[in-house]
Amino acid sequence: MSKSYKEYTITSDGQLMLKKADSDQIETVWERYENQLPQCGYCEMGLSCRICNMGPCRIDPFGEGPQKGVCGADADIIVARNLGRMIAAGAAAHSDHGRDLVEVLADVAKGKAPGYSISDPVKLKKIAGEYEIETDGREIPAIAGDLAYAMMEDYGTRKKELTLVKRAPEKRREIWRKAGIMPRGIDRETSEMMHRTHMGVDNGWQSLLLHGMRNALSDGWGGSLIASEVSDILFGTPLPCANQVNIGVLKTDQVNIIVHGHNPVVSEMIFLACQDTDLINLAKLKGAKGINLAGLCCTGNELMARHGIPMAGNHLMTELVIATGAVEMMLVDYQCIMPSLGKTASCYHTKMISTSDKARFPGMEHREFHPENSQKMAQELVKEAVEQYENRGKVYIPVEPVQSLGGFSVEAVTGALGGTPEPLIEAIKAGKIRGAAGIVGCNNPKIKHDYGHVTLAQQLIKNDILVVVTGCAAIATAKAGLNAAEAIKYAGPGLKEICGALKIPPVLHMGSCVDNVRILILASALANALGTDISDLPIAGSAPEWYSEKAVAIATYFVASGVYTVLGPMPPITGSMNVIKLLTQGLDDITGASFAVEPDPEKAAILICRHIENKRKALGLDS
Ligand code: XCC
Repeated sequence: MSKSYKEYTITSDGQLMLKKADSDQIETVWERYENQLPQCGYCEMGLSCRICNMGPCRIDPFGEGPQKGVCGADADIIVARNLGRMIAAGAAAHSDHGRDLVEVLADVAKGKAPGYSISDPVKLKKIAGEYEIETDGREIPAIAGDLAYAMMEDYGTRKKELTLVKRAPEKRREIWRKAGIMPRGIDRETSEMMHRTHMGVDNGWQSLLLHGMRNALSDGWGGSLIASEVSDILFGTPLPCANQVNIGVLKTDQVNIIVHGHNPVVSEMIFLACQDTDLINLAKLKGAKGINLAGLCCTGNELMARHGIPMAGNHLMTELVIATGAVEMMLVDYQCIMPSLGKTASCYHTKMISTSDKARFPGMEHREFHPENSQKMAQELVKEAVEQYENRGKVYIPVEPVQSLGGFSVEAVTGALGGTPEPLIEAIKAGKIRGAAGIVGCNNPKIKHDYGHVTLAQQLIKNDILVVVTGCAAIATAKAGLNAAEAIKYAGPGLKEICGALKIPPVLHMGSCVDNVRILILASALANALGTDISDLPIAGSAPEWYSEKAVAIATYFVASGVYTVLGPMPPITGSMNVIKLLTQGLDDITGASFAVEPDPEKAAILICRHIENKRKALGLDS
């Protein structure tokens, strides 16, 4: 690596593990990033097109070389098409994850998914009601079956509006109808995006971007929302619970099992198997004190939120966790799993297991989980992990874990407020809390690991802005100690007073990537209580270290829902001034919100504070 370890990550476990990886000659994501530099300028600007086989084409940004692709598409069309396909891929990933959960729900209803159950029947009935399913006097499995069927309809069949958009304020829905971006079907909008971006279909960069909004909304108010809600129905709605974070959660004297990926369908079964007394006894027989399950990335967030399972790290830590030599088994499902992990694990005793029928990885053993075999498969795999303990070599776990609090679902937040959003609204009206901001999304080697998330969160809470976090951002702030009740000492006086009284941290961990919808639902509840629209609220969103197409879909559905959103890394759109202008200004007239890009988190904090103060003024809160 070309620089000192401190230049790559602000975390002490990251720095120490990078040194260890270096001495073990383990290649990391940072090295591969440096090997790619300089990255292709055309691609960075969104000006290269590989969509059809008359190409590949590229547009010369200096105006000297070709200004049109072979088909005749100019810079605006190419940039918009590329961005559209990023949104489609992100929406597809979240929504397909949601579909997998709906299939489990359907199997639970039929009694064909041993080990899975309906953990939150109250929520099941509530959501069934939203789908106009009769619940009175009916058995739980019957309701679950009908709900699964009705949700599947949201994916495919012909509707004018998705069912759960009803949760958005009426004003917001009117905006979507007027702009022609009301999502009609989850799969439909993604499929239509692929169609529109085929050569010779939609060549209006504006109409492409508008459909991008609709496609993203089909994720935020469709696929992701279904994923989040069905996870609650099956595995329980999160409530605040204490947990520990960073690489120090691995144990030198226990069998360490890591779950990595996104869908709780696999990790929940592994969690249950890790409680099995026979398996724990077997671990003891092998000389370990027990079985220690820890998470990475979003499936880790799901387990942390519901069961307080410790979290070993976020996206850029996934290779380094293996380099501790302390992991007996890592099980992955899908999304954000680096294809390099199998190779990394081959240098240690770590067994790598892929579990999803749609995600294979080099150097991993494939053991497919399906609702009907999950329970048995989880038992077998945990047993194999326990047996692997004997093969462990030297381990290196260089830090102590940090305490944090997770599990702030919308129900938990309103619960902490005494049952209604009223106290939060009062605190905002009184100016003690100036507003709220979401910090979400990934890590990206283009930004110093965790620096964007942590700095932005620190700046915002100092300015009395309540912060909600999800995904890898939530893990970053947790590692920095900001998700603990004691972190109120870093907050401004007003936020400190309110959080202190409610005994909540100033940075609330709301869950995984699909749980970003919880933020939308909370924002809708605030808007409805104030009789206004989401875009009028003193709130903002940000993704300071985003990398994935899913993050593009998330940011787009936030803006389309009326939330001003600041991105850290620049998306590949700088090849078109027209696209940039529409996304950063023009959208204000359509959705009442727009994007900004600011890689420096201190400056991003200023943008967000300014936006929040402007919204307060417009609402007449400080007059
Ligand atoms: Fe992946 Fe969800 Fe991004 Fe983390 S934050 S790198 S998408 S794990 Ni959602």
